[in-house]
Amino acid sequence: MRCSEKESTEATQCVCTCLQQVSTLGSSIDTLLSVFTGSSLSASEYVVFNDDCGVLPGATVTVSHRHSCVTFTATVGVQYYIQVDGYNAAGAVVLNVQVPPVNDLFVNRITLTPRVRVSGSSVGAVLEGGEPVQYADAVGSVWYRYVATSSRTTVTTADSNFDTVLAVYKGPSLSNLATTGNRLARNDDCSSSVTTTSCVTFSSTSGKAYFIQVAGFNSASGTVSILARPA
Ligand SMILES: [Ca+2]
Ligand SMILES: [Ca+2]
Repeated sequence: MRCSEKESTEATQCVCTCLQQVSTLGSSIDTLLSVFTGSSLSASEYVVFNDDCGVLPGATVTVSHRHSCVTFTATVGVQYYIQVDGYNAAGAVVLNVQVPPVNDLFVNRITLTPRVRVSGSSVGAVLEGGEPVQYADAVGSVWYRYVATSSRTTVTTADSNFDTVLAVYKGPSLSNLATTGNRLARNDDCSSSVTTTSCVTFSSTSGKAYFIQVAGFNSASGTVSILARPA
């Protein structure tokens, strides 16, 4: 949670905000998701809307991404109202409301230190609009940044407790990740007969930053354990 002080004429007010994430992952139908605030239905104010999680309007949608997700900055003490519709469908709806992982969004990526294993959760992570996904069934990405120290770099999610997929990009912005040639490496299972965690080795330039995406295969999420090092 982040607190910021807001000056007023009478006193100093403290306004506390936090990132809040809502998704319909696990629903049996194609959903639409809206969040409103306000004192009544007639006075409701639109906050945020999503159709397909991680998909830009007009883009091709795979069945794995027909659930909806939103992440918004919520103000503590304010009531929010969540509306779920079926997109030409009715059926079972699952609603997940939670605080997302700190590195859910690309902009909030965690910087890795060479040879230092970092653990964190991907539970509740979502895909951002336009974020490239390297495997059709992958959902729920978290992000890392690594500055290479050698001409070849290895990244592994060994010791994660779920089925991960891993991709490395040049970056440096979310909008250009999907550009041809920007993805340097990807992997689903490091050794398909032994493990479902992932590993890649790629050509790198010492001193250059690389951007690492870890997502869950087939809706999986859990504890991410990640290590980057010179190959
Ligand atoms: Ca994400
Ligand atoms: Ca895998």
